Amino acid sequence: MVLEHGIPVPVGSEEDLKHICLGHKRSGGGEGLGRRRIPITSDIVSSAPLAFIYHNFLSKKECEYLIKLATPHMAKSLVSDNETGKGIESKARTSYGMFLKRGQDKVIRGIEKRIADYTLIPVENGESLYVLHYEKGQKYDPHYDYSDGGSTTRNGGPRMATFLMYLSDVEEGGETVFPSAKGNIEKKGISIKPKMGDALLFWSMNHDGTLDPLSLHGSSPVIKGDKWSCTKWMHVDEHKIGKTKGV
Ligand SMILES: O=C(O)CCC(=O)C(=O)O
Repeated sequence: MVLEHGIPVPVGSEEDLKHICLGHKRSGGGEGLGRRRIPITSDIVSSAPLAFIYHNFLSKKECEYLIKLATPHMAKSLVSDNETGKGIESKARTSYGMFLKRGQDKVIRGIEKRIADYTLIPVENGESLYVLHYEKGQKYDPHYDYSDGGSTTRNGGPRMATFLMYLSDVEEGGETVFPSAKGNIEKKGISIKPKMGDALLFWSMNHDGTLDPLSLHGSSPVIKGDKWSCTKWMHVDEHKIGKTKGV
């Protein structure tokens, strides 16, 4: 694997890529909140868009901590208006959420440092963590993270990658879906079942800097139970906190 613009780029065939990434173990799971007995391992879930899953990225204690911190402040999730870039309510996104300010406390700083270590994207390029809660029937229709109407794009350039952490299991439904992805097999579209502590990294940009339309993704409706997740959107350049409302 080589790095171009900070993006891990596959070398050779998809088989080579799988060989490099499957079951790959890294150090760095030792710090943070809660004892980590299981090492962080990674799998490739798609080569188009480029997407990886990191198993056991967060400890159970970290997941519980983020949920506890966010719970009193949850509000209806918004989408960006294409014209103005302002946050507006939409039937396409029915979850609740809130931002935990970048660097807010020691636990959050530890998680943000771990994300930077694994993605090779500096902490400064990331927005504040966004904690999401979906109850039965709630969803987020397929969308692009880079097409946000301009307001976040003006602060750090386009979002180039998204790091989505699952803070809970979901009994049924609530999968993260990529309807246009090629995945590992011939079948079009992939779906990832949330598992507490796992994290999904996907790239919205190709390694030549063009935006990747295959990064279209969403959250299918929760059928049974509820879903907690936490997103870190990462930009091409530094993203200044406080410059864009909420993030
Ligand atoms: O919660 C999910 O599975 C998807 C979240 C999402 O699409 C996003 O944060 O951009």
